[in-house]
Amino acid sequence: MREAAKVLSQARRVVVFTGAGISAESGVPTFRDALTGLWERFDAQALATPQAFQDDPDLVWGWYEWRRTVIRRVHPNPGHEAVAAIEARTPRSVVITQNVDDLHERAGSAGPLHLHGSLFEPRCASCARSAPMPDGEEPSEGRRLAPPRCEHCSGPVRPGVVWFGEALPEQILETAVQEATDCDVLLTIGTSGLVYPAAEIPKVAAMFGATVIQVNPQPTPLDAVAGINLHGPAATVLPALVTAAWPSLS
Ligand code: BV8
Ligand code: ZN
Repeated sequence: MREAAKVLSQARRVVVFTGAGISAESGVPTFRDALTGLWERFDAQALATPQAFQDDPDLVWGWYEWRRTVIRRVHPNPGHEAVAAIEARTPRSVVITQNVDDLHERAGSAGPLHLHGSLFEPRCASCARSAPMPDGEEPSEGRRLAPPRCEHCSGPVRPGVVWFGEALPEQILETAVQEATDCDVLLTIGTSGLVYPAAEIPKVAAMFGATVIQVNPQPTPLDAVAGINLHGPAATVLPALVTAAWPSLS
């Protein structure tokens, strides 16, 4: 922890790379967690595909509306808040997230790069025009729900996320790789590092000489990339890291 705090307090350019683990302590299930309710017999990776939406749009739309309802009911945790504090205390920093929730923004992070899209940017699956944000609340056990129709072409509306087999938003991915290339410290928090090309980001940073600090209670393939591994939950480890890095400001 002391070494991580020293490196962080001296950093000029910081990248904070996050996955589902940083939202776990807010009550948001990670991708590793078994699904519940209507979706318990499905695998998240199978549901998050164009094929699943093609085959059963009401099931997939219902799932995303249920996840959006969960996110609206929960709050950022001390892990998200510590990330915003790191941004405020470092000359230049950027958050790069695989998460489709808005908890970084609600914790005060300025313009996180969403590599895999957002639950709050629905668009038409046919003409790609953006669609209005639904405001309904889904029952806790979930339900099938027909996707709304596009006002322009009456195509089905889909969630504004990147599904498996789909390309990431080019500009965002390019910026993320550039930031990883130029940073001197990359924090990777709450990710299993199994989904590509996102999992390349910490490796790019290490390749270009940055110190990679991993925060995760479990070992991951990124253990080998990280110069410093802090094994513990984000909402505990990150506030302690901020206090250790900037004792006078805490
Ligand atoms: C593409 C949005 C091609 C949707 C998501 C190379 C090698 C192998 C496979 C591939 C490859 N390249 C591409 C592939 C295929 C695929 C892929 O990577 N498959 C994997 C599974 C093998 N990649 C793709 O399909 C990508 N697209 O390649 O397109 C292409 C190119 C050009 C033109 C056309 C096509 C798209 C991938 C994006 C998919 N969408 N999300 C949605 O959310 O519904 S991915 C989704 O899953 C998340 O965004 C995230 O990225 C991933 C889950 O990973 P994590 O966030 O890390 O979460 P996870 O649950 O796994 O782990 C949680 C971690 O937190 C654990 O380690 C745990 O220990 C830790 N933790 C738990 N509690 C805490 C904690 N840590 C801290 N504190 C705690 N309290
Ligand atoms: Zn349309």
